[in-house]
Amino acid sequence: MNRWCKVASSIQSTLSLEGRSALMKMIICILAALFALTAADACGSDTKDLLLKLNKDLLRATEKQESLPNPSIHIALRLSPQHNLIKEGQYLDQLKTKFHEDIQSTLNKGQPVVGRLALYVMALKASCQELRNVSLLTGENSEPLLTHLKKQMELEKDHIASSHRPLTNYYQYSLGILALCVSKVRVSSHVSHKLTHAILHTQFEHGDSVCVDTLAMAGMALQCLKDAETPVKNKEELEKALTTIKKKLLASQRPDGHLGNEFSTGLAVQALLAMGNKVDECAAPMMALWSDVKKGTYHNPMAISQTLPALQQRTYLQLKNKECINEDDSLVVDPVPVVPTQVHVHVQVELEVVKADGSSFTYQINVPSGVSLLDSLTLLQQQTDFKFETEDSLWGPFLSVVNGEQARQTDRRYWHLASDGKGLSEGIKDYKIEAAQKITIKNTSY
Ligand code: B12
Repeated sequence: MNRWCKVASSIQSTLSLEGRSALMKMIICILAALFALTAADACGSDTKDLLLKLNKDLLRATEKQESLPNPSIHIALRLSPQHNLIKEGQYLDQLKTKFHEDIQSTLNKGQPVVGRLALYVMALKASCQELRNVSLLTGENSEPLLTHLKKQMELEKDHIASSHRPLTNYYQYSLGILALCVSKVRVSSHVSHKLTHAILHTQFEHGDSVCVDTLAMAGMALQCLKDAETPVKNKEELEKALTTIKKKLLASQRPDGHLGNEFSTGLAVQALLAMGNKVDECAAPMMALWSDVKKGTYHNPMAISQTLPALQQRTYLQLKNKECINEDDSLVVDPVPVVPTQVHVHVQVELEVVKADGSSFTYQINVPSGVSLLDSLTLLQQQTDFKFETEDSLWGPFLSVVNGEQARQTDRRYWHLASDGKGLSEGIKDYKIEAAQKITIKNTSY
């Protein structure tokens, strides 16, 4: 007799005292079993298969050769308990050649690169590589990777001192601290102080909402410093910053359980776990993540890489003591399922472009429902005088130029994307046009 039938039996014994029939016991037993089924479905039993599928999807993403290898993908694969050691090894080689060269060329152009440098360091750490043996060549100089990261962090810190913001952003600044910390390199107290100060005095924003992703990354970075007992300028301030982050992360919970949105919840859960909070399988943010996984929300490999560790109760802090011994080697890539081609109805899209000077222009286009915004823009470009350009990023194509006007990150401007007035939570390649709508692309400052 299962646990639920035992419960039913005890209820029934109470009932039989009142003279109820055996039929009643059966009904209660069925109801109890049904309840047990729904509870297990919500947080427990089928999550194992979902996890395995997500892990396999991420592994499959390493086979795509068209874009740069992505260190965030490697980190998530390496933090997972299931591995495919050959494929992970091959991906590591690609990172050490293609991604390595890309960082080198960015450094040579004098462009800020701290976030990518940090992710690269963490990816190497995730595969237990000896970091002292990895150097970057800039001009005639070859210097260790970690020396470059420390120097970049100094540049970022000086920029905060002079302009009250990093060269890149606080998300990348936090990644830099985290990467140095998990590599057991001492982070200067001046560098860490700039982050604690920002936590206590700046509102991190992404578009028009609080940037939960940045808070989460900052939380992991500062927690790492605390655990390592790294000397800081002011211990109380570090504690205060950590408490503030925890509070803000918890306060960011939406009625549907997400912390921020679908794409920040994984990082936020990771940060809460790292900061010592228990986030069990049935907690609201975890339930929200599982429901996203079921819906197929995480198809962009970068999104999977930022969510998978949280679903496995892993955090980036575990890279610090990662040992690459006795690892599982059971993960295999399944063949890609063939999706039947569907007959699409066409939907009408109105596209409004708002330039930096406030002038706007509107286009109309019919597209098959289900196509991406990127494909829609490409169609429009073929049919009208509309023009656009993109830049590659770890998330995919970032819209950078529209009708000849560039929204440059160096000027702290970008092309903000919205549908029917609501900011998109995905980029142009991932966002699918399912119904008629008005897309607004607006040159915005941040
Ligand atoms: C900072 C930031 C921005 C800044 C970047 C500039 C800067 N220097 O600060 C600004 C404000 C411009 C921005 C814009 C957008 N962002 Co943003 N951004 C981030 C954040 C917090 C950190 C990115 C970062 O520095 N990564 C570290 C470095 C090492 O990686 P990287 O790839 O080299 O970084 C570059 C790209 O990530 C790019 N970028 C930033 N955001 C986005 C979004 C998309 C879709 C793409 C393709 C690229 C991109 O800018 C980074 C700096 O150059 C992430 C959070 C996260 N979890 O990753 C969100 C995040 C990536 N952004 C997001 C979104 C949705 C957007 C917008 C589409 C919002 C909108 N409605 O317009 C736009 C992009 C529109 C476009 N033109 O294509 C989502 C993406 C989710 C998804 N499934 O695609 C994230 C995950 C936030 C979230 N939780 O919703 N963003």
